[in-house]
Amino acid sequence: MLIQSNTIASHNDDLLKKHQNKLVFTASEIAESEAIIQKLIDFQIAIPSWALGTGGTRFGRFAGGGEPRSLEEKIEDVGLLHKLNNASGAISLHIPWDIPQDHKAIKALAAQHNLLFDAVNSNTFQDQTDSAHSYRYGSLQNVNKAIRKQAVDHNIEVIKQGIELGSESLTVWLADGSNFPGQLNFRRAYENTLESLQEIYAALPSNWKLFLEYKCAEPNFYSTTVADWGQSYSYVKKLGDKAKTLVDLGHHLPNANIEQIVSLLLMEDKLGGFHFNDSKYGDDDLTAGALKPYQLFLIFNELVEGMDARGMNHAKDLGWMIDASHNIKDPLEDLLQSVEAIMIAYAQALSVDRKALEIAQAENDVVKAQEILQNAFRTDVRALVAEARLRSGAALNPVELYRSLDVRGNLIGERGLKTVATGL
Ligand code: PSV
Ligand code: MN
Repeated sequence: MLIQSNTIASHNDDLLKKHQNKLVFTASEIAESEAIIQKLIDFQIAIPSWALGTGGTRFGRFAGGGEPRSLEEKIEDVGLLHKLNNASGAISLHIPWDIPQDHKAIKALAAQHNLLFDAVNSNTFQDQTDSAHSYRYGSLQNVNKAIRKQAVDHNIEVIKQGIELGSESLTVWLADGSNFPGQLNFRRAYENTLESLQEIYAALPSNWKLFLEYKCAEPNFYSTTVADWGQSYSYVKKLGDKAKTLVDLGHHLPNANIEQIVSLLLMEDKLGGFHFNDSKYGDDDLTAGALKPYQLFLIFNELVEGMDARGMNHAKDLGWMIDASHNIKDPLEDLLQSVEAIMIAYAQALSVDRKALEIAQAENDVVKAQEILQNAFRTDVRALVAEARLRSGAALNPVELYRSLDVRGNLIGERGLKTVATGL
């Protein structure tokens, strides 16, 4: 299904008056609103190719119908999101879940939808039917050199696929670890992993980055070989300048101070990118900002402060990706909500009175510091986010338009009720 620009324009016309009234009020509340709108227009969040179908747990999966059956249809779905919000201008592929057959045609299709290819993701956490060796006991850490080689070769193959598509980064997430004490020699596992990562790093083109994602647990429940930001940092520091840590919001032990992690990684020039989602118990993969919007804001507050301190380009210098699963929601509606929540948190962080905060910090005025942050968090910035969409030809209210056009119904009509997208 394609959404025409004039459909969006007439949706916007209907909502315009109300929007403009809100915008005038918001602009009177926020000093830098014009500059914030410009930054929001530039900011893009990549959509993972594995999040376009219904997710599930080991207990079941309840598909909603109309899921994309091929990479082409996944690109079309991301194209729909981008048309609605003009903030999802990239797709992140997971290989081998999505292997392009004809790179030229896939690139052309993505270009038709104004989409770029963000980080490519390798998969050494599942065995493939045609693979010679099993990853049952790990991949890059494996005690068996032949298995490590298979995993390294796979990552190099993923880089090659990415080069064809114009991607410029590889995300490595390892399920490697152990389930029982004594199963692994931790040091040996670290050394094997480092050596494997060095081989992958050596295959990176000069303009590429390698993102090493950490996760505290799952699928291994005693130890994980890249379990936290310190462990990821230790690897990426040894690998070189092109290697950075990737922070997935759902990959921390409960109550971890993610905003502090972000701040310090940025200070060390070792923050590479993000996987956004939200969670209550673990790696729940819920809609970004659904549960802890204040935490999301605090993370963006550190991001904006830290990126500005290093003179970084907010839109381009870090990888912004969603990594979520949608067990009961329509995946496309969920992704629209995630992007909106991320944009709101970013806009709120941009509106923080930094000078006043610096003074409050220098004077140990704890009360004032909290007032400044919470004032930014509690100021409604939704009209700025909507205005950024309006100016770039997207919809004032993407979810409402998605529903009024019955996009899901149309996709079910085109693809059928029982389609299954690749992914977890
Ligand atoms: C692992 O939980 C993870 O966050 C990694 O980013 C994987 O690539 C993705 O989820 C797979 O679903
Ligand atoms: Mn992730």
